[in-house]
Amino acid sequence: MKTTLSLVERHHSDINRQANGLLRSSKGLRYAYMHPLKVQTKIFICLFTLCALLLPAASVYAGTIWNDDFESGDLSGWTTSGTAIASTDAANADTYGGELNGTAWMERAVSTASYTTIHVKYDRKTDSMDTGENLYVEWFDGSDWNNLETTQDPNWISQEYTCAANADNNTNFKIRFLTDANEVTEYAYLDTVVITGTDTFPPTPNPATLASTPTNIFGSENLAMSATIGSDALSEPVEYYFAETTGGPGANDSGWRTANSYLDSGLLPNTTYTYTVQMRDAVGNTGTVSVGYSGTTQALVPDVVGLTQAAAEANIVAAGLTVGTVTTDYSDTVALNDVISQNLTAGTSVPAGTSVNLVISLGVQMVTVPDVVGLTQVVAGTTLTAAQLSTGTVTTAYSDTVATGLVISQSPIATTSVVHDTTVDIEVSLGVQMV
Ligand SMILES: [Ca+2]
Ligand SMILES: [Ca+2]
Ligand SMILES: [Ca+2]
Ligand SMILES: [Ca+2]
Repeated sequence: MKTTLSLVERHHSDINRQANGLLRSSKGLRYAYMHPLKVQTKIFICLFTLCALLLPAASVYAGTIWNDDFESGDLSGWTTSGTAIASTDAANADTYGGELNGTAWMERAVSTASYTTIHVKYDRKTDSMDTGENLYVEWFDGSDWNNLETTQDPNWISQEYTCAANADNNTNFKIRFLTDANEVTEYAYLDTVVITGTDTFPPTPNPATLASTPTNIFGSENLAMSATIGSDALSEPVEYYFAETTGGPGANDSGWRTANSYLDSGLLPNTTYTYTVQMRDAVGNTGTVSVGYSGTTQALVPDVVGLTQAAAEANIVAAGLTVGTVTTDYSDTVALNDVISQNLTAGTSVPAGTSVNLVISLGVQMVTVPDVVGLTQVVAGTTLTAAQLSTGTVTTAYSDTVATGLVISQSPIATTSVVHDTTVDIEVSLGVQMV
């Protein structure tokens, strides 16, 4: 039996050819799902297809997974049965095509891993088949063969079909051409077999994860983080989007970026921020947002020198730090109970909770003047030095009671409380005045 395309069918076929591959063939749909053909239905499909052409293109990647135009002159890579060869008789537009002679088949495994929306396109015709004998075009989903077309059409037609979803991302996918003609003078011819697919998968891992959680670096205003590097089977490069979810002061989202790391700056010290990361591939397949990862900026050491102890401790706690060891010392310049010094330098960044040691002023050191009367001048001097005092003006006088060289008197007198390093004047005896 010979099948002849109607005038309408030829017209649509021409439209499809002129669309030069951009048009997803409506003929495939007709042959797959509609028989016998209805002119009204075909017009509807044609209008539908033209409308689809006017819609913005989806930002997905349609790439060739595999193709064979048989120009190698053999069927390498194919599994065959019966008389299946590459021959010049079977070519459509160029030199070689695939030929099935009598009862035969040729099948080809083509992994569709990472692809969806699997299209199968091929040129075919039959020659001299009898009624009930056909070329069958089928695809394998891993467990069953699925028919795309059963035909004995003697005209070269370029067919295109979209496989069902179980063809997607399928490492067991196969395409098969099979004939059940009973004589060696009966043929099917094939050329330009092309399998394409679309990338609809986001990068992996999905959801994205952080490889290093937000960590304070370079002072107390910055948190740095990095995402686990993503990969995408078909559409690199992977891009990353870091988002801060608490709306914390100074926090910013990263925007989409090819770098897998992010540094958010301008943050407050000792403040917790939470970030998520998300990945997308080069054609806009966007993955799931990660869980939130929190990080806390470091605390900024306040300057508390000169403050009262109470105010200093309040400031330290407010900065996210703790008060460490508090010791005391005398100071000639810092008032009693005010901070003389702190062990951490003001303005530096340290982990929250770090302790700050303080030295609190006892005020000016007072000492008690020792009794040096009756001592030699030398011993009086060392005694005063030991008492954090020094010898002041030394005068001499005759004395009937104090031996020569010993201190007669001192000023200030013993037991007086004075500021440290005060000078003590002494009067040294010259002995009894001789006349
Ligand atoms: Ca060819
Ligand atoms: Ca036959
Ligand atoms: Ca992808
Ligand atoms: Ca910021």
